[in-house]
Amino acid sequence: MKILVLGGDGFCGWPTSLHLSDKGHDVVIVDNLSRRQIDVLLEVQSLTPIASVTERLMTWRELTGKKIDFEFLDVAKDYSGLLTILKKHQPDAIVHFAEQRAAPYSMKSSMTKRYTVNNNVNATHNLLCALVESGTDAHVVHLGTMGVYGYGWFGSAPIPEGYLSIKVDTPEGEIAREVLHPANPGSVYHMTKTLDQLILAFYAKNDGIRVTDLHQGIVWGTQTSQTSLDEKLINRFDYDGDYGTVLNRFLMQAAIKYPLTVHGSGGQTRAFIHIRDTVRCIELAIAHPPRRGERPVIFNQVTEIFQVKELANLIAKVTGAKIEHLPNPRFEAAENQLAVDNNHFLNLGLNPTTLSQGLLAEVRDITNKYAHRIDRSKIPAKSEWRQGQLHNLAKPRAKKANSHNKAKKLSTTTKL
Ligand code: NAD
Ligand code: USQ
Repeated sequence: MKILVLGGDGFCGWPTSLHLSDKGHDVVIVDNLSRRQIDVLLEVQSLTPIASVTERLMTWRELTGKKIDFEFLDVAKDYSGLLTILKKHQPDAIVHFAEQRAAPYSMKSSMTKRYTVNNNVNATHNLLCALVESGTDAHVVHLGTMGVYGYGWFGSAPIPEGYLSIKVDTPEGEIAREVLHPANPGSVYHMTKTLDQLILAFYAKNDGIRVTDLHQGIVWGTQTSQTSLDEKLINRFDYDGDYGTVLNRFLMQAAIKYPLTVHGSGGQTRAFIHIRDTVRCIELAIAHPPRRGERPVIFNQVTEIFQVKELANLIAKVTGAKIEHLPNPRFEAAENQLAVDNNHFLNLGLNPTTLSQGLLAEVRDITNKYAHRIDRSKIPAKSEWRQGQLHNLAKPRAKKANSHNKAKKLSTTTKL
């Protein structure tokens, strides 16, 4: 298949591009390298030393004989360039990763809020609009997030895969329907993914675009079998307070004996998936497109569920790291229950990498190996969901002596 990977230079996009190329697909990466530029602006770099795009692609070709093309394009801004690329490559499938993906970055300032909305919503809309205008019949595989659901509204009932069964009493009797699961975003970034869902649904209905939307949990880990072939193919590893995600941050912190930064009580429960399973899920989604005219197919792309404090305890046990409960810069539920239906991918043959299998390799091969590259000043998460939040939370903190009490106080102040 000819496959365009929009955002193919990023954390999920790069290993996916190599995986699909390895499977014999003809892959073209489309990326504006904005993620690398944001690192420059934030004065931070990936824990792992990532090579330039040219070096990455040349190394892949030298090692495997396989060619991946690269198109430098801003999908959100250069609509006519996107049309040209679609006409030139005539893809069978398009994997759409090309969005600003960090919730803390999206909440940093008016500038980053507006950038995230403009970039993400326009990228998705431009793609669908250009598919219609160019008459390209490509299957769109979009990366959404578990955060569109809001992490569990119905106690321990599993979050269904995209659609909720409802019953409505009408004068004619009870009517049963499936509707898009109610959206409950927790950041401007997550909000853009809920908007994406509506845009995708409209173009599937109106224009018959074939869409798979993958509601992915937090991706952890670094390497796949392809990215570990050579150091020039290594995947990025974000650890800073804006882009680093919780599990990879804890692993990095353990490597340099920095206390694990648990926000609040650590009662937040989230869904996780290893990067190796991400690339496999994308391959499975591409191989099983919906029919033309069908509503978007939605898969929950998650394999395990953990509470933040559970992760911290596990990593502390394996590495001897200390744990610190910090005032939470986010406005989020201090504690939540979460259960998720992920049967679609399991039924298609996904064999998940569990935390217990992947953890030690990650510590040994990545975080310990590259610990010397860590800039400790970039670790604290400073982006506040509400202005002055950290300052306000810090006040009662001074009066409380132990971290257990601190966490209790936080859970009442931050409960949604
Ligand atoms: P990333 O920031 O590492 O990669 C995104 C890539 O897209 C970057 O290379 C960036 O330069 C590119 N890009 C962004 N805007 C673009 C534009 N307008 N035009 C062209 N290229 C553009 O992010 P990631 O972690 O690889 O995430 C990829 C996708 O998966 C995102 O949509 C994200 O929301 C989703 N996702 C990620 C995670 C996770 O834990 N990393 C979890 C769930 C969902
Ligand atoms: N957290 C800590 N300590 C830290 C970092 C985070 O306790 O040092 C907590 C946060 O407060 C939050 C939880 O860990 O409660 C998850 O935070 P995260 O940064 O790991 O994940 P999140 O902001 O939700 O975003 C990530 C990706 C995003 C993706 C999302 C999937 O950056 O692209 O969409 O995970 S999900 O969380 O399922 O919505």
